[in-house]
Amino acid sequence: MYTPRPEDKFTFGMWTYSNPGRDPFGDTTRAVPNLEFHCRAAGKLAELGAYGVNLHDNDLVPITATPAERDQIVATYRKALNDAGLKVPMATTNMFSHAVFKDGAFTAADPTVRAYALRKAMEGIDLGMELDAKIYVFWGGREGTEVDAGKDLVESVKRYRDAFNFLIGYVKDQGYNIKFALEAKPNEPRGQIFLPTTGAMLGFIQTLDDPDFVGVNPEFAHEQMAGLSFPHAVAQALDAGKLFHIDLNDQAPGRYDQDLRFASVNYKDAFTLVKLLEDNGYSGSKHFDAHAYRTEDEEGVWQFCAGNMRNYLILKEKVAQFNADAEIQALVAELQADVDGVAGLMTYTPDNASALRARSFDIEALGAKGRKLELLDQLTGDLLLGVR
Ligand code: GCO
Ligand code: MN
Ligand code: MN
Repeated sequence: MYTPRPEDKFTFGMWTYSNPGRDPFGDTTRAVPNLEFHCRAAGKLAELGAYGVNLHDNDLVPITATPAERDQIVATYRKALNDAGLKVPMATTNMFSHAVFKDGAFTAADPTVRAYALRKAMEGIDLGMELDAKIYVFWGGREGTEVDAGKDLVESVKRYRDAFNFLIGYVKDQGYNIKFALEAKPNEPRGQIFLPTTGAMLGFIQTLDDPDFVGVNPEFAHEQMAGLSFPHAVAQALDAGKLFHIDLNDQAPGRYDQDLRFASVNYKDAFTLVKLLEDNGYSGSKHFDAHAYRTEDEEGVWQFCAGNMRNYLILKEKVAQFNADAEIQALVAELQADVDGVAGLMTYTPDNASALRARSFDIEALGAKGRKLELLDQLTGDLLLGVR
């Protein structure tokens, strides 16, 4: 029942299962990945039930590779993917590791860096297309400042927009069948990051030349880092028709980007999230952007991969149980019951406006009425903890 299958569309970033365990204070605790490892990992992930692998250009092709080396690497990896039956549903550009991006990529103050970033993104998109990716993610890891005096902050947003408009033009001219998904993250690795939340991205997208072409890739940990609710960010993205992709992991609020195994910390939020995705028919990849604790060896990494998928499927089962629980559903229905027959009055018409004016409301009685949310929450908790 908790065995993942390709239809579940679980994916892993190439950088996730291969994370060598480096942190700001400690060196690697696992081997730095090479192509041979990634080819072997494709088989392992398929065996575990994953659907695909997502990658940054430089996860696969070193930034220094010649065109001939690039083609050779891509061909080798493509064969491994085909043998394993894995897809690459999403690709992205690394615009944060190399020193050239230390003051930003699309929003760098230096126009030559911005020009190089666009060129790199075009080549990354070409690579994504070659691997049949359908979604291209942009995480602007270096788009920000430590010194606000070093950039015109309004101009920076314009530059960010110009870059996406350029790349939308490029993709359309090439006739590529790929859409963009923007990923927000607050407060790191720059001192301040532009467009730091999913909500900020959603607002920005509407200012692009072709907003329909662009959605979001919200990440659990990133909203938590800002002290915000991930389910609420995802709900807004769903409402806007913009949930093109999702990065699942976990995170204690107020910490640095921990990228922990999905549903290893915030069980209740993870449940709400799975419920949102399942109830709203989200059909995109469920991408785990997390990495194993740096205490783990390779065996621990595969346990970590399996654990992400297993947790999702356990929570999916809990969602079905919640949706079928008569007592819980009665409480949910009671909370929104239209006992006074007013629901139809809340679409604006002059008549409805008059009807609302004419109506009397017993606000004391409404205010005094208990909502039974304590009971609902306890029953939900009982269900999640396995005693219901
Ligand atoms: C992070 C980000 C990245 C992005 C990745 C793909 O915090 O490191 O989440 O992992 O998701 O660069 O865009
Ligand atoms: Mn992250
Ligand atoms: Mn991410």
